[in-house]
Amino acid sequence: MLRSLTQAAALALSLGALCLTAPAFAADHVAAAKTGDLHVEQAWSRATPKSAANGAAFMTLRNAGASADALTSAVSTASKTVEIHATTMKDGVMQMRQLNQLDIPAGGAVELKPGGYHIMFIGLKAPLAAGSMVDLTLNFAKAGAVTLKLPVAAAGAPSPMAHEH
Ligand SMILES: [Cu+2]
Repeated sequence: MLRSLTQAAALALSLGALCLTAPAFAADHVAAAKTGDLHVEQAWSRATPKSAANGAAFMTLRNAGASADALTSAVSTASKTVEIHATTMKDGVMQMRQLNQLDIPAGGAVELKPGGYHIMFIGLKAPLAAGSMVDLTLNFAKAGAVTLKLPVAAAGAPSPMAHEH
């Protein structure tokens, strides 16, 4: 009796800890996938104005493996090309620059978010519409390729939970 109570308490504690550390995103606002040791988490994109040539995607890339990996390229049917970008400040002006690859350290994670690293859809074939899905294939140096469909949030959304009302 005492043991089962202890186990129940331990389970409750671990569940509580899970809730505290779980991403604060509803499942239908973000996508997740994995290939090998590489986990793609909280992936989302953002609606674009009709005239926009480019769009962006954001996510967390987590490497559960014991050796470093890198995102080396990406493709999508939604645009002519897909680039890996970093956002930097130069003389007070926000600029984007293309990266040849994005390193993901062993046992570490890299966050792609507005104002930081991001995936850029270059040459959109059609605007990204809020509420739709956009496909994205990520190629990792070691873990290989993974394709996922990203939910498209409202234009200008700072996070996938920002709704358009
Ligand atoms: Cu960019």
